[in-house]
Amino acid sequence: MSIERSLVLVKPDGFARGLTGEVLRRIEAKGYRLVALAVRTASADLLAEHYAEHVGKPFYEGLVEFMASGPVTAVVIEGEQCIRGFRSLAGATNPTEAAPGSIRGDLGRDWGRPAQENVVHGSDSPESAAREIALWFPDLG
Ligand code: IDP
Ligand code: MG
Repeated sequence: MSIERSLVLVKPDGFARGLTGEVLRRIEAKGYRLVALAVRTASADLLAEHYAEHVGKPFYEGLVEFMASGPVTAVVIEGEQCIRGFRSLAGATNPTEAAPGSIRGDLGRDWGRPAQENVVHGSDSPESAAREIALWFPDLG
C-alpha cells in the first residue's frame, strides 16, 4: 500500500467559472478522499515558492500574475497513488491538447493569454506534494 496525499488547486480560471464543484465531484467520484479544503487568494510570496521550479521560464511572470488574479480552491486529497491518479484525471498541461474526459480536456481551452489557463494544478511527485501541502496548509499534520 502507498497511501499518498496530493495538493490540488482549482486555479483562478476554474474558480471564477464556477468549476470548483465539478472538479471536486470528479475527485470524489474517482474515490479519493478530501483531507483539507480552503478558498484563498495566493500572495506573491506563496506563488514564488509554489512555482520556484519555473523561475526564469518565459511564461513565469504571466503564470504568477494569473495565479494571483483571484481566489483559488486549495485541496489536499488522499488515496493510494493519488498523485499520479490526479495528474491523469487532470490531463495534459496544454488544455487544447488535453484528452477529452480529462478535467483540462473537458473544461479548459486556450483563451489567448500569456499563461495557459488550465483549470487545475496537481502535485507531480511525492516530494512536490509534501512541499506544496506544507506551503498551502502549514497546520496540517
Ligand atoms: P503542470 O501544471 O501540468 O504540472 P507545469 O509544466 O508545471 O505544468 O507548468 C505550470 C503551469 O504553468 C501550467 O499548469 C500552466 O498553467 C503554465 N504553463 C506551463 N507551460 C506553459 C507554456 O508553455 N506557456 C504558458 N503557460 C504555461
Ligand atoms: Mg507542474
